[in-house]
Amino acid sequence: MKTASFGTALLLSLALLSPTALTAQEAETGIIDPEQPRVEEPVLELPGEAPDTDDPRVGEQPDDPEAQADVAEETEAVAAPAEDAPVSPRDDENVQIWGNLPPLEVVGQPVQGGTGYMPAASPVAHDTHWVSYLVHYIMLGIVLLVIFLVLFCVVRFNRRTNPNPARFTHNTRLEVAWTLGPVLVLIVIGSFALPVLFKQVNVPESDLTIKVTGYQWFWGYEYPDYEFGYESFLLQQDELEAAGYEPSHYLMATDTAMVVPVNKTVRLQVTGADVIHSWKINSFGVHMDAVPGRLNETWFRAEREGIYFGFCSELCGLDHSFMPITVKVVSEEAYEEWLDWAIGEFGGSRPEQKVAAAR
Ligand SMILES: [Cu+2]
Repeated sequence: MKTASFGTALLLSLALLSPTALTAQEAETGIIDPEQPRVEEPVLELPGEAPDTDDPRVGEQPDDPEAQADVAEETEAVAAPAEDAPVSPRDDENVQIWGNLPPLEVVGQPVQGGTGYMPAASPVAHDTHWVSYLVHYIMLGIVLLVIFLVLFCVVRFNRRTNPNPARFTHNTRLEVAWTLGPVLVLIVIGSFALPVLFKQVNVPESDLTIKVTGYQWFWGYEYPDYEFGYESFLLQQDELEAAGYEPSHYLMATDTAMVVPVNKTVRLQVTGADVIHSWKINSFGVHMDAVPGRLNETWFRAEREGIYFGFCSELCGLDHSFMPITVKVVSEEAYEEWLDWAIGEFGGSRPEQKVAAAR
């Protein structure tokens, strides 16, 4: 019991402390790696400088109308953005996108006020969406049936139209019907949903393998065929533009990304290094738990080039919300170029090279 109350106290103190205040504490206790990047409170930046209250000139208005006009002009110059600022960060030639990757359209991302799913971009995602819509239509039918039955009873069996209610309590045929009906509905749903569930975990012949490791609080990607790996951290607000992202991609974009070729089957091996995380990309229909000491397998075949965002989907601790996932699906040529770059950058090798060296 002692451990349980200690754990509760620890959780409570974690919840009460702000992320920045925790850094000192965690360095002291050694529970959490102090080298991990801390999430900073977003700082609102106002255009121009905030008035300094100690400055005696604050609040002082020049009497001269010309001087007043000058002040107004100055304020405007500060507030108005520079005219030649690029519309999108990606139009700016100075933006260095990680890994010499081509600029990509963002395909899989949540949208403000959106309903439904992020666009499906893999066979499994198409299937899961289909099953989901099937279940929704079945649900709609059941809801309409129940509404009809309630209204029918209200109209047909109210006190005025039916002053002497029947006294029977059982109806065998009706009871069989309301047992068999739902069973049939479940069989229909199961016969469509189970094959999709199996499809998610039965990996077809794959073109490449990527091992994903969840850490508190970032992701690691390894390309075992090429013997390299790297880590992927959340981009802070002031780092987004330089990495080719929009400000709205904050909390979704990461400094590096998983890079895969389009229309190739990727075998994903997912594990956790410390606690249970979950690697999820909605557009691929992939949602796989990253469990320490266990290697879970799943797969996807991305059908469309672009950037896909996802999130850790298993509550994994303090910075659970700050370990998003970015996947870049690129053309095969761009993938090969990126592989060359990554092999150089992270010290890997191509299997062909190793075979040649062994001869
Ligand atoms: Cu996590």
